[in-house]
Amino acid sequence: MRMIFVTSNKGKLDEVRSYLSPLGIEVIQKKVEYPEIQANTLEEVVAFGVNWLKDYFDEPFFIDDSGLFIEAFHGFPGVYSAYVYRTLGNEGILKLMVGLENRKAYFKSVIGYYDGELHLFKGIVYGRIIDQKRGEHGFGFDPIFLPEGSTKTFAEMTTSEKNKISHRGRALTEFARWLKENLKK
Ligand code: ITT
Ligand code: NA
Repeated sequence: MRMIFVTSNKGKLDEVRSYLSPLGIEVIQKKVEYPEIQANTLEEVVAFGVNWLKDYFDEPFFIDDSGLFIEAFHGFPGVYSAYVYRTLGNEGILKLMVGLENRKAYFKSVIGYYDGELHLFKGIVYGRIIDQKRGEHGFGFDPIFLPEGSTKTFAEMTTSEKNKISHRGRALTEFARWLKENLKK
C-alpha cells in the first residue's frame, strides 16, 4: 500500500521510509506547508496541522511533529524546536549549556494519522546533551544528543540503529502495530 507523509524534513522522511518500506508501505512525500500553531504540546500542534490538512487529500495521510526537551531549561525548546534549530542551531544550544551540570533531555515525536479521524502515536527517548557535536549522520539535534545506555550520539548511528531506540522509531512502532490491527480486512 502507499501512504502520504506530509513533511519538508528529509531526515524524517528517510527514517520513516527506512521503517515502513520493509513492512510493505510505500511512503509518498508531500511538501505542503501547514500552519504550526504556538501551542503547549506537540499533540496540539499535530491535531491543528491534521485538521488544517484534512480536506487537502482524498486519501489517508500522516504528519510528524517532534521536539527536544531540555530539563535544565524546563523543556525548552520543546514545541519551539524547529525555530530554535533554525536560529540558534546546535552551537547555540551548546553555548547556552556551558557549565550546566544537568544535561538531561528527551526527544519526543508525535505522529498524527488521518483516515477520516485523527489517530496519534507517540514516542520518547531519554538521554543527555553532550558538550561537543559528534557524528555526521542524521539531522537536526542528532549530533548533540546521547541516548541513555548508548555510547553513540544519534548522529553516529545508521538510520536503522537510530530507529531501533529513537522517539520516532517508537512512535512508528505504535503506528505500524495499529495499522496491522486496523487495516486487516
Ligand atoms: P516538518 O516539515 O515535518 O514539520 P520540521 O523540520 O519543521 O519538519 P518539526 O516541526 O517537527 O520538523 O521540528 C522539530 C525540530 O527538531 C526540527 O528542527 C528538527 O530538525 C528537530 N528534530 C526533529 N526530530 C529530530 C530527530 O530525530 N533528531 C534530531 N533533531 C530532530
Ligand atoms: Na515543522
